[in-house]
Amino acid sequence: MSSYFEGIDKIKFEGENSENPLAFRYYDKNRVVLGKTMEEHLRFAVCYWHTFCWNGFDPFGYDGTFQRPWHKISNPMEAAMAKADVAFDFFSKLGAPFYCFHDRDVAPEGATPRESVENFKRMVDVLAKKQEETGIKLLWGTANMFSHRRFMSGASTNPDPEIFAMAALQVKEAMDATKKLGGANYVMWGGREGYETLINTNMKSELEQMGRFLTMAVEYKHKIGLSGPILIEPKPREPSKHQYDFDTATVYGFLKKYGLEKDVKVNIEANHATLSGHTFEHEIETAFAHDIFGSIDMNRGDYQCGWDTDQFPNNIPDTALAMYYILQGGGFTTGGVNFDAKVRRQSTDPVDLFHGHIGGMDVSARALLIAEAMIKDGRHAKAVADRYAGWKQEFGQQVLGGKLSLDQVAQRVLDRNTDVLPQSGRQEYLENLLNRFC
Ligand code: XLS
Ligand code: CA
Ligand code: CA
Repeated sequence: MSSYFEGIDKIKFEGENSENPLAFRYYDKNRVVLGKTMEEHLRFAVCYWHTFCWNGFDPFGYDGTFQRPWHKISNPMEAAMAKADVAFDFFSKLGAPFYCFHDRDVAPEGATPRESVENFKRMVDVLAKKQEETGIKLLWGTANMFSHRRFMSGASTNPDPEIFAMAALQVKEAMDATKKLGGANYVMWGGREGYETLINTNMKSELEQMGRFLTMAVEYKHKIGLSGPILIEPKPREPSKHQYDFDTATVYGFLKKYGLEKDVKVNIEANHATLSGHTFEHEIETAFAHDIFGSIDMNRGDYQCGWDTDQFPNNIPDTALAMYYILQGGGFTTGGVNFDAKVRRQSTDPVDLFHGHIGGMDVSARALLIAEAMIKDGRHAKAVADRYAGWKQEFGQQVLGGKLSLDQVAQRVLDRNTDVLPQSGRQEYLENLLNRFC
């Protein structure tokens, strides 16, 4: 076992009055909320990349600020092993039941494609053993098709089909690994599936390429019997200026076009919602409305700077609303709450990784309790149901059921020949109600 977190014991639940910064104050994994334990509801996952791979680099520094011991090991496979030791020690001490990774997070790229595949397979065996020893499970696997320079103009949307093929190799191998490790989902985030400028871009070709790629991935998923869904993670920009998977509604249209809406769902990230000009709950509700809700990355952005800052969640009312809509939609099935979050580059101590995750887990647990209270109270749901009550009655049902034509509906207005008064939307009352639970 690694000694990186020496002196830090397993994190325990100590309750609201605890002053211990290395204890949970709200996340009591065995507490039952609406018939399921908190652990079953929230399905927390730690991400490998920000937590163990990122070295604290930014474009203005000479080097990363973290100087983690495994970043200093020159043999890349030895470094990968040391990183895996630390990662599983962290997962176990934190008590998060799941983790997520990209292929290149856990194993280094080799000198040739074959060497890369071998490195990855060796590390997947290591992960399998560690999962067995610790009981930690894989929430989702994914392939990094955005960091290597070959992907500078996209992966599946690249102008060069040989680069499309390189991406296909990575996705195939990462799907095989996800299956082997019992992963509950497989994620695809198209960071460079977009473009910088239309002046050098054939958009129609790129969209067709992306549709074909996803169709091939779905076929392969069935071929190998990967049971969980493929999840697309929408994001409007960064690194590409225009990203094709802009938001959940755009992804849904794309899935419909290629007939993939039954096999593919979405992984929604809080900050990607912000970047696309939506609220997190808007994205969640859009996914439920189209029956493509999969999983979430519960990390926020920064409202002032507008970048993808990937910070741990700390806003209680915002997180509570997100959790409320998730519960209203039926909660997670294969998905869970992943923290695609990184500590700030000035948070250089090993213990800072615990503070970030404990805070994120406690805010999410508190949000779950607020959502439970709102659901038990029922006033919010009733107010919304009352607002739409007409659609449940005879006339509304006839319209929705396709029983009436436009001219028949128009005739009804003339027959009644009376004006209809608007009803208040009661926004302030509902906002006040929410705050009473927070
Ligand atoms: C980047 C994305 C990425 C995905 C996985 O902005 O959030 O981390 O979650 O590739
Ligand atoms: Ca992000
Ligand atoms: Ca993410």
